Amino acid sequence: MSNYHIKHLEEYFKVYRKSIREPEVFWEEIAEEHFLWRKKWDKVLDWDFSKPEVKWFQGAKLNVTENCIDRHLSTKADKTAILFEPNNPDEPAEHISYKQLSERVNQFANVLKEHGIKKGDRVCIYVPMIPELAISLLACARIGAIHSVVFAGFSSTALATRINDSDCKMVITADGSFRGKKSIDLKGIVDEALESCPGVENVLVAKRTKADIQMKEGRDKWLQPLLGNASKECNPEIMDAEDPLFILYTSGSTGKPKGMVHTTAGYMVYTAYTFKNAFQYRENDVYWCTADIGWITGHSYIVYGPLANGATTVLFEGVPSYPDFGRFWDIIQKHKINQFYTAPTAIRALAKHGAELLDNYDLTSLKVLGSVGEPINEEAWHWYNDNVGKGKSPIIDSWWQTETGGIMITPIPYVTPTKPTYATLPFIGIQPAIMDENGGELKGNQVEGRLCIKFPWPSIARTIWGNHQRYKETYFSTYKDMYFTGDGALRDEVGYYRITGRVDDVIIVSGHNLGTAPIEDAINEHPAIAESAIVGFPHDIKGSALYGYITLKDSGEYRNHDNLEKEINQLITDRIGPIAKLDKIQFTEGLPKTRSGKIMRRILRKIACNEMDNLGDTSTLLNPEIVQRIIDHKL
Ligand code: 6R9
Repeated sequence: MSNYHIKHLEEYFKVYRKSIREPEVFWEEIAEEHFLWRKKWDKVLDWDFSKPEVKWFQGAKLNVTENCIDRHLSTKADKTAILFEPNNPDEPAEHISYKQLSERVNQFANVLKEHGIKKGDRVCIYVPMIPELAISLLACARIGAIHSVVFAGFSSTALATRINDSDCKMVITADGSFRGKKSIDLKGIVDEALESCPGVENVLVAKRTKADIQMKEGRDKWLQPLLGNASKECNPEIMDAEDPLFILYTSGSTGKPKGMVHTTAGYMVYTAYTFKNAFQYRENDVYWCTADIGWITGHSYIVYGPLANGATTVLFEGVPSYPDFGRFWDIIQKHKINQFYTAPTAIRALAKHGAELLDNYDLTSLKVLGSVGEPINEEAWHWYNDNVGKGKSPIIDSWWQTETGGIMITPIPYVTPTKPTYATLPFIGIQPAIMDENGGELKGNQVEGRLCIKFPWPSIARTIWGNHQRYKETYFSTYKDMYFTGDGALRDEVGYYRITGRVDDVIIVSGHNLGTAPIEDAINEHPAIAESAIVGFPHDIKGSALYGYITLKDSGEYRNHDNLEKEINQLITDRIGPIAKLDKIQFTEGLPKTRSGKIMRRILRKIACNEMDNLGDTSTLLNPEIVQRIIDHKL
């Protein structure tokens, strides 16, 4: 019996050791016992990081949707697969059982086929967080079409770039989307994008907001009537293990987004296995990840990982602030959520509104809390632990990337003792390395450097769509025979990992390497401060000096900025040392953020360096208007 479910620390170490010593034997056992294969593999792993080329389960035949849906039907037909919680709390939640999911995916798959979509075709999905979004991914997977989900908050220009980069034949969208009090005209954005996308033949439009929209004759069709007429049976396309399952774009250090390609078998095996263990999912648990399916977190841990385990996964349409800042807690109470997975940016935003709000809700169902997307600062970690988890639900600070497909470094809840701001130990099968700047590996504990991975894991992205050379240069050229993550990390005295932030955020001040994350952590401890972002700017004597952009909490106290500046620098001096003191502090009402909530330090850095005419594309930001305001008030 393979170790599909890790239950205590000793077992973790035992299984981890096996996964490193005999990776092929280990993953073969997992794959063999827990998934449905139409044909088994000829070879478990073939790899060469110098090309780079990675192939898992070569020769195997399968369909991911048979694993995520069909095989559960004999035992779980009536179990809720997707629990849809609408934006408006007065609209009833929708429980979609595995049987209903099967029928709806098959109907959708048949509609795709009727519109000429075949194995290998690319389909762009630009749909808000409604059930049709998850169903459209699965419908593509059913017939072997490659989905490319674009977050339905991106601009028409960003959408068009992504549609054209992978030559999508079809776009699936909705009339509009609800987000809090607002509704957004999605179809209008698609129409604008398609003016520069000649390859798109059809647009399928789901009805959600009932907004009055334009439908282009011959190109655009309402989805629901087509689904209603389609058969509920659809034979799955039998795929090769290494056939692409999807493309997902991620931003790079240059402007052009990278279309990361994930393939079929390895991605399925790894997301399923990590889901089971990183969340300690048990039968009948209700699991909720607040990410949008437009990001990798939603792909792997709302759709594929949970469904491959026959889980109940919540899909929430709305925002944490609507109808008020208690919405997350309301949903946890209402659906008795057992595992809750969110991002530090959301935790900080909620913390800003006080912990008192939580007293009105029963959160006793919670067993596991998760964090992902950026380093979680110490203050947010404690707030989450004390107020949401009441000190009883372990926080899994899970580090991973679009490129890694699944969780890479994380505590296993109730197994790995947690430590604030530490992602702790590598997941089973993951071999991290910390490298110095000259290409040498820093062995042993208490070292800090750049995070690489030495050995392939099943869900590593295989290439960048249409640009294998860029894939090689970005990830496999900095260090020989290693996957370079672009992140900095330290390994402490017991071997726990802490992610210190992107290495492009390391600033060298008077010859000292300073990570932005620890400085921001120190600043954020100040009771008046909501968020901060540190960047470097040129300095005559020090080489680089530190520029801090700081937002204050709502409370209205601390209007005296002079004192506040002194207190901030005192905190930094106390926590890190005088070397990390800020030369300039700019108070601002917001920080430019990506749609997934990451602070865009690149833009802040350029402003600090007076490179205002070279800011790049700011249209894909969550709050593009803040950029001008920061420039206007620059010191
Ligand atoms: C899953 C996801 C990847 C980058 C990654 C790192 C940062 C993600 C983190 C974390 C510290 C964590 N990141 N999780 N940093 N601690 N727990 O977010 O993918 O959007 O591709 O971002 O996010 O810098 O390199 P993606």
